[in-house]
Amino acid sequence: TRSKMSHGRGALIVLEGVDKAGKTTQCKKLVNALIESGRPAEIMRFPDRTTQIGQLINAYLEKKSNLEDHVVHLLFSANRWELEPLMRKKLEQGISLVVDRYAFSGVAFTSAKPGFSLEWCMKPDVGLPKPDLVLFLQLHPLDAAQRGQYGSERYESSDFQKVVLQRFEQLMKDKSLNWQVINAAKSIEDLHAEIKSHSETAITVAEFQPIGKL
Ligand code: DGP
Repeated sequence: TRSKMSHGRGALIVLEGVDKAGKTTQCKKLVNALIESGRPAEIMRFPDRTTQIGQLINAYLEKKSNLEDHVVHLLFSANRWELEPLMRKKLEQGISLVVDRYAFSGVAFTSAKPGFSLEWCMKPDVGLPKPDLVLFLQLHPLDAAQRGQYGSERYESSDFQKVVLQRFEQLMKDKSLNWQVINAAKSIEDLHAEIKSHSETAITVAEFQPIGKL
C-alpha cells in the first residue's frame, strides 16, 4: 500500500447520530477508504461490549439486567475511560481513529431520561480526548422508522429517539467542537464521499496539533 509521508498524530473522528442513521456502515467504509489512501486508521466503537464493564452494559441494553440510571451513565463513561490510554497511544502513533459513538451519545441518551440535566451528564466524560471532527448523521425520525423496525434493545423506540435527537441538537450548539451535520437520508455512497472529504480535512488539520480534551 502507498504511504503518505505523515509524521504527526492521528485524528479522532467520531460518528454520532440516532439509531439507524447508518453510523456503523459508514465507519467501516471510512476506515477502509482512509487505509486505501495511505492514511493509517482504525475503527473503535462505544459501548465496547467486550470488556468487563462492556458486558455489564451489554446485559443492561439487552434487558437482561436492570441498573439504576445514574449507574448506567457512569458505566458508559467508565467504558470510554478504560479505553482512553489505548486511544491516546494510537493517536500518538499517527493512527486516526474512527469512532462509532462517543461521549455525545452518552449525554444525549441519558439526558433524554427524566431528571437528568445535560450539565450533569457531561461531567464524567470531561478530560477524555477531544474529537477533531464530530460527524452527525442527521436522519428524521420518520426516515429512521422507514428503515425497518427497531430491535428489542433498550432505547429502541421512536418516542425515546425523538428526545435523543433533541438532546443532540442542543449539544451541537457547542462551537468549541467541530460538528459537521450530514444528511443521512442520501445514498450510502454519497454519504461516504461527504464523510471521507470532511475526514481528510480533519486529518490534515489535526496532524500537528496537540490532542485536545473534552
Ligand atoms: P450501539 O451498539 O451503537 O447500537 O449502541 C447501543 C445503544 O446504547 C444505543 O441505543 C445507544 C446507547 N448508548 C450508546 N452510548 C451510550 C452512553 O454513553 N450512555 C447511554 N445511556 N446510552 C448509550
